[in-house]
Amino acid sequence: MPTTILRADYAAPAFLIDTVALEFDLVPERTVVRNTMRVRRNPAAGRASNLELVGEQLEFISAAIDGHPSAAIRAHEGGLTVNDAPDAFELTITGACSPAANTTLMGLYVSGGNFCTQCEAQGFRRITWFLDRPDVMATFTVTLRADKDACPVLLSNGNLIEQGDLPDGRHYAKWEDPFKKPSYLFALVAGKLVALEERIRTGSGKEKLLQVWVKPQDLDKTGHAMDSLVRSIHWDEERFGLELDLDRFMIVAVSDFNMGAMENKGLNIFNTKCILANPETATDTDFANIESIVGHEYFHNWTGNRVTCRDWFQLSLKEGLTVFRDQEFSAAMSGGNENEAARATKRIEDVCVLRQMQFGEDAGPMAHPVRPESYVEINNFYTATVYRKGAEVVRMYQTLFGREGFRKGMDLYFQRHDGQAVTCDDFRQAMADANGRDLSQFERWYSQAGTPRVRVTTQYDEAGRRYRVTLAQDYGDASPAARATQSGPLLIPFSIGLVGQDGADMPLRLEGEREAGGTTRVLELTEAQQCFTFIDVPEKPLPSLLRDFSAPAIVEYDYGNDELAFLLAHDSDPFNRWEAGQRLATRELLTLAEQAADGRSFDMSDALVEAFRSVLTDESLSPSFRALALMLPTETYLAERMAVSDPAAAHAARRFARRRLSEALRQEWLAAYERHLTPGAYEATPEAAGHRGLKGSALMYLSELDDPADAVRLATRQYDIANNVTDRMGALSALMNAAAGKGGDFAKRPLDDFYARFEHDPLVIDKWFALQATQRGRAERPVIDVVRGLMQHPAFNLKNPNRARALIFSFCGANPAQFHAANGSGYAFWAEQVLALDAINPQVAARLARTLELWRRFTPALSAQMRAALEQVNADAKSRDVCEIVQKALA
Ligand code: 0A1
Ligand code: ZN
Repeated sequence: MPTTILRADYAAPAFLIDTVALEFDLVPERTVVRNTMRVRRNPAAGRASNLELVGEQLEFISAAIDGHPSAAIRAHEGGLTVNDAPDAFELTITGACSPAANTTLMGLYVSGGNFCTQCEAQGFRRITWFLDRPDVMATFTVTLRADKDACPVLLSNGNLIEQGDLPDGRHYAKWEDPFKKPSYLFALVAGKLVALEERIRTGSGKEKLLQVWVKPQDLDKTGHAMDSLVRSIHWDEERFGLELDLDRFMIVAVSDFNMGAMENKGLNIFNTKCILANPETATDTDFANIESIVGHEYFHNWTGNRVTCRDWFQLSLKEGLTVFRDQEFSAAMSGGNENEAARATKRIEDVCVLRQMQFGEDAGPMAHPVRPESYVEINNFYTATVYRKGAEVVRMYQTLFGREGFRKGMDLYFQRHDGQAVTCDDFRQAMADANGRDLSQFERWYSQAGTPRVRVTTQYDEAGRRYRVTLAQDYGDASPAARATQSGPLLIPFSIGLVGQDGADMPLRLEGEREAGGTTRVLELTEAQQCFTFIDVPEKPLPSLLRDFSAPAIVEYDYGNDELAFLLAHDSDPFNRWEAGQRLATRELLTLAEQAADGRSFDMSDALVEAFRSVLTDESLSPSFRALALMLPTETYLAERMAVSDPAAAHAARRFARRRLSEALRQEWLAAYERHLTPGAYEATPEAAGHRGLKGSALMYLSELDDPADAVRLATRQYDIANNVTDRMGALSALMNAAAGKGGDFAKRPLDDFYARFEHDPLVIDKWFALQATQRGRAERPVIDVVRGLMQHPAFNLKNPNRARALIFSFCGANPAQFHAANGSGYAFWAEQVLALDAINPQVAARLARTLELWRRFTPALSAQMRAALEQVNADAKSRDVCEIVQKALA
């Protein structure tokens, strides 16, 4: 395996770079970059005699020190060395790179004829030689020169200070960023673009220019992103007192992008998928994602840019915090801080993502702490753990100290560290000091991997009116990778309520307290095992545990089915209402899955049916909450919870339960469908989206019926009259599902129509590919055949990450029953595609490689084939990215 980088090896840079002037002569085949830096020795570092700059995939042209060529400069594989560098000097280096040939989408590349950059984490070194590490912060001046016809728009970070024409049909623009920044936040964009503009005034009364730059044909899809940006700016002022610090803030959408978006200072670059939206092309989920990602990148301006990371091990310092901020923003936008139910919906969705993506990661060979100790390729550590679990860790400060205490911690953090590159410890210390608390034990949330488990037992003493709750924490059966990091108990904020037999919360009084206060308490679990005794408890309560998911943990408690149904109907904590339904469903489904795995016939109680009936018909619950509560845990989630993962059994179990729920509640689904129709003009509000969501769930259940006539009739009508893509896709999936079950062909016409209608809209065609890749298979036509067929479609393009994700990742990651076909055809396909992508774009290839990492948990027949596929990739892969993943998986 290539070199492993250790957090423990961090050393301050021997030199600093104060200013950088970059000049680009932009030509797709060969762009010349002249880089002039003011370099000096770092007074805070040990004395190294040589300056070592990194550079990759660069053609060296010339270099000079203080304007003169020097024999001390040596360009070499991997970088450039200045021997016996002076204490302070100006270093000019000229080199060239090849944007048009750059398929990795790191550094400077061409997308759809336009130039753009991606520098996080280590892409700047593909543009020019530099101290490409986040603790080296410089002020940048950037001059862009390009052909005026091909590139009428020339953008970089900060303020435009000069522009004009040049000979030979070329022109230039000069940009200056007044803030010091690390190289990973550098960006440029050049090409044929148009902008939606808005001017706003921020808190201090300053006017700011906001722009969303897109290709001309996409201008009608920028309104939602702009609105989201304006809302983000106002929210960050209001909630955190953080104001936009630049006169101009730009967003650019590009169609070839490895991730969602990037927070380059004043010039955010986005995947088109995370910007462009109108009702015909973007689903309700897309609208919500766009709002949160626009917020996320904007919030990075303070948490990431003004205060950045000292080194890449601290990535969660900016990512965990910024995800937490975007989650809070979206929750506020979806219903305001007052509206508990709307906030809960957002919380439920976030917890689903965490469980879906992070728990599995924490249980496998890639398990790592929120602040990792080592990496081979940093791009592999933009993970659910760093982002999502990191956000939960930040949320726990707020749970412990309240919103005000959290705000005090944030204020102190900026007071201490504005303009600096710091660590997760610095953030924790600011929270501790601002709230007068010792948070040393809390450090373990950053250093220990694995998902903690809290086992709960309770005891009611009727005579003494005492209720004793015992909490015991451990890590369950953590993977070896996780176990290696564990050193002791965590500080777990454990939120709890006690529900009385009338369904109401009891007032809470802990032993030793003078009087009762409140109905929800955050217990602080700090030991491996601890007892908490509530007194004055008039009757045996039902505990509502880990309310609002107050810590990223698994709670084990022996609830009866009737107790779960009771909590689902009465818990005042909306998150736990939902959770009770999920527990019930998971238990039922796992029983069914074990029956399927053992070849027994299915035997399912009525508990789930009755619970679903009461949710579905409870008009006091919001439609969006009901839609979430009526969703069964995914096959992947179930398979991960089986003693031995068996995707076929999970699939059979889930299908059986869906059919049972569809048959038993047929009238209720039909009634719900009709009641939540949203006739008239399309509205993008969360309420309208809630109605569409519940209507969609009803239709999906109806499509499971043995007699699909109702579903086909309703879905066909819905498809034909749809004025938005949520309804259109909902109808199409229901038709495809009904067709898969019954062998009918009712989906063919709408599927063809969908393609013809959106042929010129790549983001919608991605949905067309994804729908087919995730469809339920039929014996006579396994989905792998459909997918292989679609790889030959003229619209398929492996080099475009969105397209590759739509078809290949959807199949390998979101269609488990088909991907894990017993004959291994899915794994053979996976190996082929990982290797094909490895040669084009290692980052994307490595993401795909991760879909097999839990191979050891599967049935022996599957896991042997998975191992063979991993070994084949290990033998043939070239990139550090893919090798790290498969080698860790096989280790
Ligand atoms: N910092 C970005 C994520 C990001 C990371 C790496 C990239 O390179 C391809 C791109 C984006 C964020 O958190 O939004
Ligand atoms: Zn981020």
